[in-house]
Formats: sequence, structure tokens, C-alpha cells
Amino acid sequence: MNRIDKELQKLASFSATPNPSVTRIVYSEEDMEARAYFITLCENIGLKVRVDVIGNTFARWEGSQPDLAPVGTGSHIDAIPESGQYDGTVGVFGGLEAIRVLKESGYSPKRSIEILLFTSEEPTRFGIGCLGSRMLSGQLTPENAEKLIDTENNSLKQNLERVNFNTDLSSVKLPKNYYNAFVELHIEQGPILEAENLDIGIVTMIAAPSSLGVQIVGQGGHAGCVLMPKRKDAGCAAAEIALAVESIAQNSASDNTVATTGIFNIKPGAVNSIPKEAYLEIDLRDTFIETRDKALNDVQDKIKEISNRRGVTSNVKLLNCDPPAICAENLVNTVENVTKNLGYSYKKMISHAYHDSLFMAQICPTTMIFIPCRDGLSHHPDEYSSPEQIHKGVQTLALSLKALSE
Ligand code: HGY
Ligand code: MN
Ligand code: MN
Ligand code: MN
Repeated sequence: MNRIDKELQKLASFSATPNPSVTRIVYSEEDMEARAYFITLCENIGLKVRVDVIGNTFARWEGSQPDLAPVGTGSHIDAIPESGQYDGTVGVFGGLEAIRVLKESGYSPKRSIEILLFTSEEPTRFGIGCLGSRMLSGQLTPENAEKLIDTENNSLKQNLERVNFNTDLSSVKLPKNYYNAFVELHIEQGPILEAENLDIGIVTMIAAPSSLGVQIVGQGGHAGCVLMPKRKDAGCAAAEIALAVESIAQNSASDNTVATTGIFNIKPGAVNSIPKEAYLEIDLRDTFIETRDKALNDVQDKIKEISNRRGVTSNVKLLNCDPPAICAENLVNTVENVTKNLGYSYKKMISHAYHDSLFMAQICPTTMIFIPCRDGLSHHPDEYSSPEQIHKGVQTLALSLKALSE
């Protein structure tokens, strides 16, 4: 088994759930152990490591002209509950492997090359994704970050104090033009590359994500004694809303509108008690802002109509609503030339998943390199990319970083 595969296996052992699933929520014990493991590997090859106050970790291979803006690469290692070993981690450990491969080839960069381990790409703890890259890009201000409350009712600051990080959030935002370019290696998390038997995807655009939180309050009551005409069933209202979300996405003018109700909780959760409350979180994305926003409005109108008709109250909160990212043409061309020279098959494509690159694209030229994943499965214990697929991704990243740092 080669180096990076061993390391990805070791990394997967830092998990709150047993193998093959991975659960590694930001600022959890397993997250902190995984971070320490990565930092050790970086220090072992002489990279200069620094960690910012929310845990974004920078591992720099100093170039011969250290004053030049570095070339960045990286991704995340936090993992949603019961997910897989490769989402994000291939980009962080692939960045490390790319640097090792370049070092071992005798190359030394003019521009520094820096790996960035982003804190909290997944929305699991705070309800919004890309916390680290949102703050680095300035899209999320320290004032708004301070308002974030996690699923255990702790603020961001309380989390930082618990893991002994500093809490001066104003120091996170990167200075203008901090990076000359940013390239993220990531599994595709979809079926296209595998179905078309391609080695590499070169990302030209990242879809526009949004999410809503919906708190629904009905009447509740005894499941036997309240006759049907009198019921104000929050669970049924939630179910009707979830189906409306699906139908709005299916009937959108854009084929790229996608939506689901990924969080669906009802209270009190007793079989013989009519659901009094429901809490939903709806994930809605599209590559086109207009159709994304139209779908978002339609969902909110539908929530109002269903709630009024069913006599329940609903409180809707927009959790995030971000523009799509257009990747830098010159970077896409650089990666395309590298891929061609390596003799790998490839295609230019859209990322329907969001990534930290969505926000890095707001502050520097950015693109992504995708590798196939089996059956297009992700956010699932069976998520898998083969050593050969990872190898091709790392080679493409390494020679792209070389081309950008010469
Ligand atoms: O949900 C996403 O698109 C990302 O994988 N967190
Ligand atoms: Mn993910
Ligand atoms: Mn990811
Ligand atoms: Mn992502």
C-alpha cells in the first residue's frame, strides 16, 4: 500500500463511528487528533506550519522568493456523520503528497506552495458549510461568526475556548492577494467521471448553494382522542413541505436545480402523540442564480401556504445563500495542459457539490481537480477512490503546482 493510502487509512481511524464509516465533526476530539496527525506529517518534511484562531492550518513549502504570493492547495478533513474516508481528505493529504513528490524529484519552487487545511467545511456543527473559507475570504465577518450557535447550544467562541484556540476572530481574514492561485484536489462526489471512464475532472464552475431552517409549531395532543378535523399536525405539515421542496426542484426551468430536506426532526417523538413541533433544514442548489433564487422563493411561498392551510405556524431562517464560483480560465488551462502531458483522460465540468474553493474563488484565481469515486457515492461509508485514481489526482496536482510556482 503506498504512502498516501496508508495515511488516509490512519486518518480514517480518527472517527466517532467505527470503520468503514467516518464521523469527524469540527472541534471534536477526533478532529483535533486528526489535525495533530496532519501537522506532524507536514513538519516531518520541513514545512512551516501555522494555525489561525479558528483552526485553519497552513503548511508552507518556502520558495526561493518567499515574498511572492504563494500558490495554495488544500481542502478539509472534517466529515459529516457516518460518511466516508475520501471527501476532503484527498485534497489535504493529496496536497502533502504532491509536495513530497515534487521534493523527491529535486524540484524547488520560486513561489512558496502552501497547503491549507480548512476548518469546518461541513455544516454539521454550526449549520453552515465552509466556516473556515468563509472567514478567510471575508464572506463571513467576525461579528456574524460570533453569532453562530452549534448543535450543542455552544457559540463558536465557546468551542474555541474548549479546544484552547484563541478567540480573536478578526485575525482570520486573509490579506488581499494573499494567494497567487488556488487549486483544490477533491473526489467528484458524483457519477460522471466513472461513467465516462475518465481519470480527471477540471472544474470550471461550482454550483450556488443555499439552505433554509424551518421551525414548525402545531397543536400536538393525544393520538387517539383528537379527531382528524381538529388536528394541527406539525409532522404532516413538515412532510408536505418536504415533498413540495422536491417537486419545486424537479419542475425547475434548470436541470441543475437540486433540493432535499436533509434534517427532519419532529417532537415529542412518541408514537401516540401528534407531532407538536417539527424542525427542517432544506438544502437547495443550482448553477444558475436566477433559477436557484426562484426555487428558493417558491419554497418559502409554499411553506406559508401549507402552514396557513394546516393551521400551524412556521418560522423560516435563511441559513446561507451563496453565488456560484466561476473558476479561473488560465488555471483551468494550466491543469488541462498538465493532464494532457500526463496522458490522462479528462473533461471540464461543473461541481454540483460546494467546496472551500467556492469562497477561495472570491479572493484569488481558483480551480479544482476531480478524481472519480465509485458509483459516484459520497457522504457515505462506501465512498471510495482507488489508489490509482488518487495517484493520478496527486500527479496532476503536483505538476500543476509546479507549473504555478516556477
Ligand atoms: O455539501 C457539500 O456540497 C459539501 O460536500 N460539503
Ligand atoms: Mn462533504
Ligand atoms: Mn468535501
Ligand atoms: Mn465540499
